[in-house]
Parts: sequence; structure tokens; C-alpha cells
Amino acid sequence: MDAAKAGDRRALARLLSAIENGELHIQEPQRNDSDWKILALTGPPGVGKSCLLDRLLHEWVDHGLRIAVLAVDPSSPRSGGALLGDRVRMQVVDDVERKDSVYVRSVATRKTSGSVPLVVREMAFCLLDVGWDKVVIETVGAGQSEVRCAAVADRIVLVEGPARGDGVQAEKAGLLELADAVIVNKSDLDGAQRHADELRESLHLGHEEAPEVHLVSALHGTGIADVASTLLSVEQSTRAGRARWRERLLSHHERQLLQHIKFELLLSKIEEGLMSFDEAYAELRNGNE
Ligand SMILES: Nc1nc2c(ncn2[C@@H]2O[C@H](COP(=O)(O)OP(=O)(O)O)[C@@H](O)[C@H]2O)c(=O)[nH]1
Ligand SMILES: [Mg+2]
Repeated sequence: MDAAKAGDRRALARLLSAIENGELHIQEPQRNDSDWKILALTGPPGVGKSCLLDRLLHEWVDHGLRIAVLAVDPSSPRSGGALLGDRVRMQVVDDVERKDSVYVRSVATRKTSGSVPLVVREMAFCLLDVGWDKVVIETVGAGQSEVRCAAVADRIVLVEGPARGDGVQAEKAGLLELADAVIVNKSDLDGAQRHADELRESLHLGHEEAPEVHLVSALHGTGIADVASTLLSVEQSTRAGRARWRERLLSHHERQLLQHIKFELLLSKIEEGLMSFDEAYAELRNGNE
């Protein structure tokens, strides 16, 4: 821990791997400010989250911040294409003037036996603990587990692309309800403005207060400086708060069940038809004896 605090990146990588493997647990650090420390950037694959994040990192580093990134991508093994792609898109890590202020780490979700969101949460705590100012979690907003990875964060930013003619998918995924801000990327393409309008409409349905929808182009850099400074002070949306606590509570519940010493045994019994779900669940709820 001390070496990592002193800036030894190898020592930090080892700490993070230990958390990933469930060998090390980190408590939530004490906070005495209301600024966000952990931000999630979430949205469908291919909308430009990595490109956008690279732009934002340039801006934030120039604000004097030191930022760590956790890239969670369930669809790819550690050495696989998407993460390599993320790495390529993260040009800031090769920028001589800025690279010392940035740390990018991918999270191998296939390796973890426990609950991915809780592993991501502890990794973020660890990064804050060793002295990074802020942590950004990039996660694909696809499945339940990814939504819960986003819910780990203090603020959630939903990234979307131009309209694809299938309505507001984020609403169905429950992501819109969690968002503190929405960014529609690829404003250089047709349909981006239309999608921003659709999102605003969905956000305002039945709600007086709604998170802002920003239009940017990560490719051309349009609107980036504004969004970068807005995001630094983005407030938690009142309606997102409760949804987020719900996801966090469910993550904890999941971990309780996964950590039970009889979990695998009970699973086998269900598989073999020797036990019903209700019976197994009743045993799991009893806790470890
Ligand atoms: N036209 C356009 N393409 C973009 C923009 N931002 C990203 N892209 C492209 O979208 C693709 C996916 O980007 P990436 O950042 O990997 O998306 P992610 O999967 O959400 O992380 C890449 O080919 C990018 O070059 C943009 O603002 N405009
Ligand atoms: Mg990406």
C-alpha cells in the first residue's frame, strides 16, 4: 500500500489484482467534501465512451486533477479486442505531459468469482486511498451487472449516440433513471440532435427536474470543454439517488449469497433436482454458520 501511495504503479497494479481475486478488501474511505470522487460513464457499446473519456481526461488533467480509470468490459477477456481498442482510444496515456496524471486499468470481469460491482467498488476505493483525485468507471450499460457497476459511482453519466430508430433503449435498461447527466455523442452525425430531443422528452415525462442533456462530438472535440467543466460540478439528481441505493443494496445482497460457504453445494443440489429454489434460498439467508 505504501509503495502504491508513493506512486509505484506496479505496486498499485498488484493491489488491484488482489482485490480482483478477492484476496484483499478495502473499506470505503472517509470523505469530508461533497464533490464526487467516483464517476461512471455508461452507455451502449460503440457510442464513443472511450473517445469521449479520452477528451475529458485531457481537460481534467489540465484542470490539475489526477484521474484513474477503471474500464469494465464484460464482453472481452483481458487481452481481447475491445480493451485493446479502449487502450488505443485513450491517447492521453501516451501524452508525455499528461500521462503521469492518468492511470487506466481494465477490470477482468470474467476472472472475478464474486460480485463484479463490489469488486469495482473496492478497486475505486483503493485508487482513492492511494491518492488519485477521482476515479472514472467506464462500463457498458448493457446488463444488470453493468448497471450495478455504474451504481457504485457518486455520479452517473449516460452516454448515447445518434437515434437508431428504436426509441430510448436506456429507459428500458433502467439507465435513464440512474443518470445525473446525459451526453449525446457524435453530434457530427445525423440523428444526434433528434436523439437528444427524444431523451429530453423521456426525462421530463412525469418529472419536473431532469438531468441535462448535452450534445458533443468526441471525434471533433465539439462541446467537450463545456461538458468537462459542467461534469466536474454535476449534482446528484434527486430521482437517481434512490434508484442508485436500490442497486447498491441489491449488490450487497448478491455478495452475501455468493460468499455463502454452501453456495456451490446448494447450486448442485438444485441442479440435481434435490432441492427447490426456495429451500436453497432459505439456507443461504441463514448465513454462514
Ligand atoms: N462520427 C463520430 N464517431 C465517433 C465519435 N466518437 C467516437 N466515434 C467512433 O465511434 C467508435 C466507437 O468509439 P469508442 O470510444 O470505442 O466507443 P465505446 O464502445 O462507447 O467506448 C470509434 O470508431 C470511434 O472513432 C464522434 O463524436 N463522432
Ligand atoms: Mg470503450
